[in-house]
Amino acid sequence: IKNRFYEKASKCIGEYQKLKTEHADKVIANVTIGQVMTGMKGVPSLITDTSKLDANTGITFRGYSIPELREKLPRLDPAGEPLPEGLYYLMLVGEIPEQEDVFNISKDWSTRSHVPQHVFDVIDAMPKSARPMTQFSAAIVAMATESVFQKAYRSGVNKKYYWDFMYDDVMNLIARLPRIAAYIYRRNYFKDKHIEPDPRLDWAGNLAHMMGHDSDEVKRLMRLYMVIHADHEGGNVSAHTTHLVGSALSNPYYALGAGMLGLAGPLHGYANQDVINWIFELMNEIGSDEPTKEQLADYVQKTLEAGRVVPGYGHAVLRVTDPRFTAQKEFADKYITHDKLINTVNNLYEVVPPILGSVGKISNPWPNVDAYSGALLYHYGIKEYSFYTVLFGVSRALGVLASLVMDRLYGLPIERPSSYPLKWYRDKASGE
Ligand code: NMX
Ligand code: MLT
Repeated sequence: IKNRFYEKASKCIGEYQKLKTEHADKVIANVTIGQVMTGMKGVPSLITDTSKLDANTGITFRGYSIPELREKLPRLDPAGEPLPEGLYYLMLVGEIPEQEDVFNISKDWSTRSHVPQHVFDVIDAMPKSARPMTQFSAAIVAMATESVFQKAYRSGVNKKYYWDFMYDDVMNLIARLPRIAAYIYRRNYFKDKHIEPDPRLDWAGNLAHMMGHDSDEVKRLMRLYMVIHADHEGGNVSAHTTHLVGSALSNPYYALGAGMLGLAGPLHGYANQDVINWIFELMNEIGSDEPTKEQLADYVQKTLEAGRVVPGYGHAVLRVTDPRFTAQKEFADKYITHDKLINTVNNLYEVVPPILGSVGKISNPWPNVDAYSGALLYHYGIKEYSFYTVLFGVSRALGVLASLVMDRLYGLPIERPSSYPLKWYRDKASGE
């Protein structure tokens, strides 16, 4: 896969150089004050090949939508879900892999998956009250001792070979994340009773196994989960942070650690915990685990009146129901007959959008990926929802780290946009 990646991606180096030199003056967009004041929405300023987000149709990975991936990517069992190994190959190489390519990645990750003892020691040094994402990002940063990219840089390697060392770091890092995540899970919720990896299992199946959830059903869900959360183009907080920190030639352990700290925020990946927390809060307050639609509507109004956001709804780019929400709903419709939490999530899907839509200022009243994921995990017995963002993080690493390898292959520079005092914008607004 390394050779195939280089063969395909190296063709783009010339394209990048050409754009940088011959087309440098071409204007591609105007930036408005509104865009600056609302978080740079819609300003084209990043290069990301792995995936692209469309406001009205959702995410595509190298041109393939989620339903297409679920049909075309290799899987272990014809009735199952695609393997995230195949999505990683697709993001990196740009082609749908053969079954054999996917098994090779599984094997490769399995041989690279040893986590050094000091990483577990760093986790164990923290109180169990430390949030799982605190433990996860600290463990990732602690593993920077293993960075071959950093060693190569310090030994003065020519910059045209950076990508090669980055590739190996990234493969090692991805291979080790399930073990770290499962270690935190077992430490926090199962009294440190850890479970060894099973080298015969695939990457996502092994994660479920090491967490102690060994049924075929949980492994199937884990594969779907790891595929749909893997990437959301380059501008979301976790992807952008990873890219930005990497642009200083920080090693990928630092870059991903920083990205994960962004994912931990409530407007980003923490929303997957917040959704479940908010639903239990509402069930508690209403006094029923089967609230009616009227009761749900009242609670949504109350949440808004309290100046809080309704978690799992809205998006910075999407203007429709997130296809990742739909994929999970289809999974639940297919495999789950009756579940009170899932029924409530489905009822919220009917109740919330018209209310948010009537507020006026909310750009997107529709559900995002986080509105469904927690209820599915909970249904299959992964009930420790303060852990959910770690699962999002394990998956997100696939996309942002594949991009980091490409960043170094293309030779992208340090990222350094300009900032101005508020007064500068005020003067611009009044035409001075
Ligand atoms: N509930 C209440 N208010 C909302 C919501 C919501 N779900 N979504 C947006 N708004 C508000 C937002 O807070 C802002 O208010 P103000 O002007 O007073 O600051 C206003 O509507 C305009 O925001 P938008 O332009 O619609 O959204 P923006 O691009 O700024 O933010 C999110 C996008 C996703 C951060 C926002 O919709 C949100 O906070 N949603 C709830 C949290 C969530 O589900 N996050 C997960 C996103 C997916 N992920 O995994 O990362
Ligand atoms: C993501 O998956 O990163 C979220 O949907 C947030 C985003 O795309 O901005």
